[in-house]
Amino acid sequence: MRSRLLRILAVVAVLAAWVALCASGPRREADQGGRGMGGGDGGDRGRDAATVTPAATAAASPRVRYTLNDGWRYAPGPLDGAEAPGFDDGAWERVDLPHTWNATASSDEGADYRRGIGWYRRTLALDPSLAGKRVFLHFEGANQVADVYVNGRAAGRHIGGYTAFAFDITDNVRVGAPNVVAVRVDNRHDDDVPPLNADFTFYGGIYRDVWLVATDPVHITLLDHASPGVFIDTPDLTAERATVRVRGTVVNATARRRRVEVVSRVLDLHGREAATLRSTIVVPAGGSAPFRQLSAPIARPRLWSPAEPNLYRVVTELVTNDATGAGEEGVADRIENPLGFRWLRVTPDSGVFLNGRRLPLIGTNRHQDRAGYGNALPDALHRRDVELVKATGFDFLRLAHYPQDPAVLEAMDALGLAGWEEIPVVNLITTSAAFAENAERMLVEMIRQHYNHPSILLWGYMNEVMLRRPDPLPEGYYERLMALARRLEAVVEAEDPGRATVTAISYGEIDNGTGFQDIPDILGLNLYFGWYYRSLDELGPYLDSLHARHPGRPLMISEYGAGSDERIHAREPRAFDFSTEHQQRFHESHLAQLLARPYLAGTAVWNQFDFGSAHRHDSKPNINQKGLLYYDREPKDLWHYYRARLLDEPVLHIATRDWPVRAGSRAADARHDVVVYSNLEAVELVANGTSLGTRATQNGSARWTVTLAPGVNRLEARGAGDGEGRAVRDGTIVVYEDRTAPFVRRDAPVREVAVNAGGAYQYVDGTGLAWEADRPYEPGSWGHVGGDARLDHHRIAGSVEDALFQATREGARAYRFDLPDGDYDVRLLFAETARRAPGERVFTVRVNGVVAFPALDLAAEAGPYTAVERTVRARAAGGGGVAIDLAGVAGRATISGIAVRRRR
Ligand code: GCB
Ligand code: CA
Repeated sequence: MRSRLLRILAVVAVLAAWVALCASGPRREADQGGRGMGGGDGGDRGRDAATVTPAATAAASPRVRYTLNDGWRYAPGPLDGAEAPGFDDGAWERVDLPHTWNATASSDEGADYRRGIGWYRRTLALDPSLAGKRVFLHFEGANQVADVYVNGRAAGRHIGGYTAFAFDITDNVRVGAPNVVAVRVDNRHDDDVPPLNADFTFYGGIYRDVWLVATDPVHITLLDHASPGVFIDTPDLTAERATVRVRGTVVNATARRRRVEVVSRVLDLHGREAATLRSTIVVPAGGSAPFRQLSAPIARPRLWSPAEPNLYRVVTELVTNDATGAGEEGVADRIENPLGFRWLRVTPDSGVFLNGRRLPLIGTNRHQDRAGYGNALPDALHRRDVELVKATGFDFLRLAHYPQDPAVLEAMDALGLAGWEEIPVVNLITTSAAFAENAERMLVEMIRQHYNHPSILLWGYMNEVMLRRPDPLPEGYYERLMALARRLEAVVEAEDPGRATVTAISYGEIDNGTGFQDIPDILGLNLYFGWYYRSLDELGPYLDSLHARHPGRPLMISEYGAGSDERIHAREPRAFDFSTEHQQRFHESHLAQLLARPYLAGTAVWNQFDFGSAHRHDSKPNINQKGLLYYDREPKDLWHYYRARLLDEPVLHIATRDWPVRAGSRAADARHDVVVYSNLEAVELVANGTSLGTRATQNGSARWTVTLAPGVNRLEARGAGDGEGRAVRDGTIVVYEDRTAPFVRRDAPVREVAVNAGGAYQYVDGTGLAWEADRPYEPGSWGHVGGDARLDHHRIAGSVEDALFQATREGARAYRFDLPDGDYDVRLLFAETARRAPGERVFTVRVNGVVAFPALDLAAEAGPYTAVERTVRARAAGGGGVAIDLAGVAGRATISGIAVRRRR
């Protein structure tokens, strides 16, 4: 493709040639986009009707197309004979699509989520008006192998969970009588079907829309990899003029050969005809024929870009002199596809150019699942996600790690997001021929289904495939892997030379000497400096040295990110504590370093949203927490940092929403750093009516140290400096529980002191109680005596407060609380997080000298990684406070949390 040529030119630094080439006329590296999958006439018909010329909308398409999402029955399988029309499904669950049987995988089941067979059944009544039509079922996606039966007969099988498929069911159905559609879906692991292994949940089910489509016997094909059947591109495109090429296939299911006129109308933003393409083909009886049309030049096309997503449409009609269907004016079929005029160029030293102008691909990644829904999102929620990406200020979206819903692609075209879409070849391959064939077919399906979407600029086909080494290593594994990469690269080149290719690799794969890194047009780097390895500041220098070593390699950062949890807050944040503060620090550092490096083609946050990963154990089990927004799409404070860096509209956000309830038991604990994210020049912070001064913003942020008052604190940020920003304000409250009083007064209104034993972070539990970060004992306060902190991210059974139990203190002799005389409830939290077997860790717990538990053996009593919570009563007398003494009988004692509450 052209970008390769340009890259070579750049590598040899033939600068003059480069300039001459650019001057000789704009490049055209791209092809154009469309509504892709489903390709239909359908939903958009009639939109903007007032501005559309009569020619374009004179009649509805003779094609009938509607969703079949309602009225299904579902049962987990395997169920022999469930495809038979007479099978009794009366006891099955009633469901509507989209549906997954793993909707709660990321909250309940975890790694044991069901991977198996599920059956769906539905009655299909076809209106008598459909007599004589061809009838199809179009599935937008079912994970991961689907067998479709109609009236007991097999209609077809589709392999792969993330691309659409369609079957012609005409010969299986009866019009005017009820038909039975039965679908067997299987999401079991299959060595021959990507993905084999990945950091996301493989939810099973028919989790996207299903459509019924009925056409005239003469129609544009629906069976070319479930694509629209029409492919639109712009072979000759400059800012001055554009030609449009329309290619496709016409099917003739009649017994006579047919002469068909294909008419494609290019409609501009106002629905006016910008060009009309006509050609006539003869389609043999019971066969098909291709067509290929080229328009006359269109003067000064309105170009598509993220900033100005100008969308044209192409309406393609088949005109026959004797259409058998609707009989209207001889129009046998009509479909509409979008078209965007844009061209792409990739350089190794200045990144990507769109329409001749540099376009840094600043953006993010998206997984398709969401809390409570799994992967089965209705279109409205897919669109909402794309809106949230755009509202961050991003121009770029990587659809990781698989093709996504047509609603996503349509929204990207319309809202203006440049895209990277990829097939799910992640982590590992199988060296079988079947694996390679499945991967190749998925790639062809993705490209053809989404070919017409102008938003997509890059096709990806592998992610981190060399990070893990299969064990045992199959013979010739790396040779096969390289061969597969070359094969998939060649598939893209053949299918769609106008776009660029990309693969994503991890830090460990960068210098492995295989040459893999030079196969795609762009090399995507998934980098986690300051998270999985190295430090935040090393990122930029590392990239500079990599770029210097490989000056001819276009690079982009396909992932960078860190996890957080709204319940975890650290005054000294560090990697892997999952504090919101560390995640903020991570992104503030990374984005600033990345934006300062214009040779990068782009950057993409990992991830826009927290997402389900059933095998993951972090501070929240089964969830990857690296989102800028939570799994339910509630924004994290961090989201506003990106808005402040990237948007032009005024942004002002006090970043305390993730930590609205705080507590401390020493005077110094009341002092908190407050960050305001803003793109205004300067910001003033007012706390409880007192100005803390005006600060210039830097890197989208301004910082103050605020001494919080007991109770409700009102924080207000105001735009300062010149200009319109002055009027912009943000206000919020932080509630601070001052726990100094309970140590000196028996009647203090605050009665409870809670400690996250072994934890370096404050943890706010589901009841709103803040468990303070652990610290050594000081007289007059509380703290531990001896021991070591330990943090183990593992799912904790028996509690939703995993992160409270994950942090433990081992080998402490005691915890002391110098509280006034009185009666107290002492809640003690424990978990065996170091895999000690029964008998290996046994310890005694005494509270104020009284033996509470003589020989506590957590592994024996509860099992590993299981919450144990016990409350005991304690009487403090003679000024001795509350003392919890721990003593190992075998091994060292361990404790996760202590809450001491005054009874009266
Ligand atoms: C990666 C993977 C992605 C993971 C991510 C992580 O490099 O490409 O699938 O989710 O790291 O969070 O570890
Ligand atoms: Ca959909």
